[in-house]
Amino acid sequence: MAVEVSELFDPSEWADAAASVTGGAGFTDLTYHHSTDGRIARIAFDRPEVRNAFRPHSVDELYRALEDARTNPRIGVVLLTGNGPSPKDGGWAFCSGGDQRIRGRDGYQYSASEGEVVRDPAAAAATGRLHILEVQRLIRFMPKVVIAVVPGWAAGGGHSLHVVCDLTVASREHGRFKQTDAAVGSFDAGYGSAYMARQVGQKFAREVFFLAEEYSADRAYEMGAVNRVVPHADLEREAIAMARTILTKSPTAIRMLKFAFNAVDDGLVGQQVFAGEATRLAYGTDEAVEGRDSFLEKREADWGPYPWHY
Ligand code: S0N
Repeated sequence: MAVEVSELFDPSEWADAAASVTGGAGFTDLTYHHSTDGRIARIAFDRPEVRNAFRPHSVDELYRALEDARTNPRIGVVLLTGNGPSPKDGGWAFCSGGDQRIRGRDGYQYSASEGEVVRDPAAAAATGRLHILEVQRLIRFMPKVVIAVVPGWAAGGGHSLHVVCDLTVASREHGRFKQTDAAVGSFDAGYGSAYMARQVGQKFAREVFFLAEEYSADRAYEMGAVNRVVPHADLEREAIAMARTILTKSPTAIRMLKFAFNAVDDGLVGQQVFAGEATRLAYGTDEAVEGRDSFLEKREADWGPYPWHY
């Protein structure tokens, strides 16, 4: 039987959602689905023949799919994964990071097709801007839970994506983790490394980056880099079950908790994001309504009914 999306993909769970993104029907480097009840998004790298390496065009598509999920009020959880297996050798991957075939001296080049470099001026202006980091920030700051669903290799920039996701579930048989950055003269000196150290501790994080060795899913679990390791055939079922459990919780509680977990590592930006949510909640109080109404009605505000709580 031909694999239409991925061997682990259960078509009874999902509806194609690419058309909900402007121009998304033409996605070439990833697939985008919503669960049939519209509550979960599934975004999957779809270049299994290169271990789901991403090129700038892939990153553009990823950003647009994530933005669609972020702004859809029905969606509460996003699964980020990689389709597979590779038609070439049967290998599995979550993502192997930047496509090394199109890496130039000034960054990754836009390519019209596999391995072919585009040299038009607009594409040249967009190169070298390391926009996978914009994707990382979108995952980090979206008030929804993003789960890395790792069916195979998470390497290089793909490893960093799993680090920045809120949770990770991995295939016991095929899940593999390797931070190749230093081996290929690349380095994610932001969330990929420093935030990883917050997750697993400095010694483990330095080992992962400095030795660039391979770690099994079980070893990554022992280190605290992975939440759950499950049989390969159950991977997406488990991810959906985790998402369904999260969806039974209060959306406001989840968003405030995510931003609280982030804030301690995100400095003033973390405080700003958390404060924005606090302001949003405060706007819902009678006290804030009184502040607005007193201005509009050109009178002194009456704060009398609102005690100085202790
Ligand atoms: C993942 C690894 C460990 C898997 O090893 P395995 O199973 O032995 O498979 P291979 O035989 O090596 O691979 C199978 C086929 O896939 C090709 N391939 C694999 N990974 C890539 C890749 N990243 N780029 C291009 N091709 C890849 C192989 O060449 C092979 O092809 P064939 O069959 O034709 O020989 C192993 O494959 C591995 O180590 N891969 C490289 C991992 C890596 O170093 N990644 C880059 C790290 N740096 C980044 O990710 C930075 C990214 C980045 O900055 C960026 C990039 C694009 C756009 C924007 C940005 C940005 O930051 O903003």
